[in-house]
Amino acid sequence: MASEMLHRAAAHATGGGENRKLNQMDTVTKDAADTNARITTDYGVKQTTTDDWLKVASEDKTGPALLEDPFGREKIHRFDHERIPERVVHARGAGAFGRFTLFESAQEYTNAGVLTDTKRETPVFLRFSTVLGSRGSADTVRDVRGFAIKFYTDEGNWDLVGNDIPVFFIQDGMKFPDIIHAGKPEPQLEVPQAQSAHNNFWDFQYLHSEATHMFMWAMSDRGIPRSYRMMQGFGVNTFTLTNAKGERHFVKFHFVPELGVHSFTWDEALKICGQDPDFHRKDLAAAIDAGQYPKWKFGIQVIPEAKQDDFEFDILDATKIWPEELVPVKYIGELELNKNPDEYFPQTEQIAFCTSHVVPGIGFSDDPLLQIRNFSYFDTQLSRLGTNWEELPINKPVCPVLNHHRDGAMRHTIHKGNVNYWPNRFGGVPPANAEKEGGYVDYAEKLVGMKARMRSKKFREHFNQAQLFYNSLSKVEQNHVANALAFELDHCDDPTVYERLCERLTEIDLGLAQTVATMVGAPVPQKALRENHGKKAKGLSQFDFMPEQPTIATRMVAIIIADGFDPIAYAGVKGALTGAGAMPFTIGPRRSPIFAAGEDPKTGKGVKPDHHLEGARSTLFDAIFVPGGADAVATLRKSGRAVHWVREAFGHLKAIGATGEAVAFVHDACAVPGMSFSSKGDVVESYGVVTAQKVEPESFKEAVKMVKGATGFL
Ligand code: HDE
Repeated sequence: MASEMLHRAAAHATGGGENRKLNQMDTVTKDAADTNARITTDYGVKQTTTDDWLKVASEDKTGPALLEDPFGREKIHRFDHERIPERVVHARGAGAFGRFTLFESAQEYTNAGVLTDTKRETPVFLRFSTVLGSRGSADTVRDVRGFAIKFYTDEGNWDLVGNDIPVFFIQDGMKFPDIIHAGKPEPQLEVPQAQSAHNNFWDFQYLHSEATHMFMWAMSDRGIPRSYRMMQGFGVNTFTLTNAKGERHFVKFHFVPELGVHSFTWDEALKICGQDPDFHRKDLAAAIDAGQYPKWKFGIQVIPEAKQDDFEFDILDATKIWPEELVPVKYIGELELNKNPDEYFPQTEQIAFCTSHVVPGIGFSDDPLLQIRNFSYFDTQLSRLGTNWEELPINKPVCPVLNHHRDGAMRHTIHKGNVNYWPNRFGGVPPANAEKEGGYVDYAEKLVGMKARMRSKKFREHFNQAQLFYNSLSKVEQNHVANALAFELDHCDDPTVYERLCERLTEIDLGLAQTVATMVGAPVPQKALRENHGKKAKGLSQFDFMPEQPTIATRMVAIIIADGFDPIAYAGVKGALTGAGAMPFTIGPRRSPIFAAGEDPKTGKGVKPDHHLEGARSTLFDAIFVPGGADAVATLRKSGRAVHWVREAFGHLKAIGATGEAVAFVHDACAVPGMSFSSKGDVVESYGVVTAQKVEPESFKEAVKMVKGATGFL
């Protein structure tokens, strides 16, 4: 039926050229609200009702249901089988389509088209995720975030399955089931959900010391990002690039968000888990819908093969970073997300990544984590999706796919002709020539070694970079690490677990160990088991990634009003925020219209708030503005919830603006004994609070720009 398909007249043009992946997806996309279409069964017969099962019944009596009813049986059968196994890790995710472009070719290192052709736009789908929680858990938990990209390149799909943290808990893939079992809910009662704050996780962290560097990252503000749009992405494992001359380089992949790296405070993250468990998912979709496309700079760190042994760490060890002082990051491209999925399940849920899927010019290294990942991802798709999962629309390459694989459950492709093997007498579908036809070339690597279950010597050092990371953080970030560890260990009731872990912390920093031990009631260590080497590196503190041009774009600002508010201040600030790309939301004591000073409720239209004071909380916004108006402010002063909104936002160091009568209200709500607000002319400021008697959108906008996230007191 023609109306079934959404044959969009214009091809998808997303920012630049055509997006071939979206065009391809259109051929299987249907309009779920098409008023010309009619409900059919899956075998195409139009149905007249979907409400009543076929029964033996009359006006007077409802009799038994008949097994005969094909419509009823189909509806219930399809419902019964809606669920597929969720991902064993990274079950909860959100994703979007976009494009990848280069502003500089990496041809010195690789002949991969996606990394050399500066005219190309490669379509991508990026899936973000948490690791430990199940599919229905919350977004803002403390956890590592997945950053998995499928590049639909002209030479086949390239899956870069990364995280927002550059290192991993284990060096050898053989340990993956252990670290995940230890982190997931404990087996007896299946608690806790989506949290590392429990005995088993910290027991493993202590006993498996190679996890130390990564747990420091996870306990830092990186573990509670403000938004998927404000996280870095890392390929984590060491890959290789091979150029046209056949030379090989080792490479690590980096993505840096244009908006800077920002986090929640722990207090915010915890509260949002209850207030809006879908916060990150909605934040991503809202920004894309508003045309505020998230962007990341793409960079590579490259080590020539000849220099692979020049470092004190093994460059194949995924628990180590390559410090930027030793191996600079070269930024050569940009990733942009610009289209939300049309339907979650067939796109975000059915997308399936395989680290083993690379394209010519990109290869693996002998990184023992990557090697096992290459086995695991391919394997797991079988239990999640079945043999022919690569034929699912979201997974299908945009370039031709043809081979002699056949059959298996749910086969879609139909091959004409009588050949399903190579070589065949027709010469049909032969292998490609490497040089002329772009076939994949396996790098010929000379290997000498023993067949043994072991790793090389350098893999045995586990603490240098944990110290390097801690030392490189700002004071505020270090405090947050201590608080995070104190929270997590407070949830461990087995003294063996929290006491030993505090002892481990002395191998990172004695001061940190002492703070945490005091907080969690462990014996306070007096001696470091290892001296802190005191070294620092750049690019580890997230404050190293503040945007050069701070921006207010996509900041969510709550404007709190009540009856009698000052309409000029309200409209002036709202207009200024919208004009600068921020997202203002009006909050009132109720969601029915609120009337401005001088407006007659009988004749005026009022302003309909987006939320009432109980329906949302300050935690969900980056900044707050309260316009003046004597009656409005008198109402807000009497509302404990309104005072809490302002005070809580102040505790999280958010920008708070106020004008007129609201100035004194904000100062009173934020008052902390011993603190005073300094005054610059008409504008009074303290810790991001900007109040002025007259409307001052510019100073408020400046304050909103500077909200860094993760700096609050609470
Ligand atoms: Fe994964 N991982 N992983 N992982 N991982 C999966 O694959 C695995 C590792 C990462 O949005 C699974 O399709 C092993 C490192 C992300 O669909 C599974 C090892 C990094 C995603 C799997 C690792 C990751 C996964 C579960 C150690 C950061 C979500 C479902 C050898 C670079 C991808 C699936 C998505 C998913 C196994 C280690 C990131 C079971 C065995 C290191 C972002 O195959």
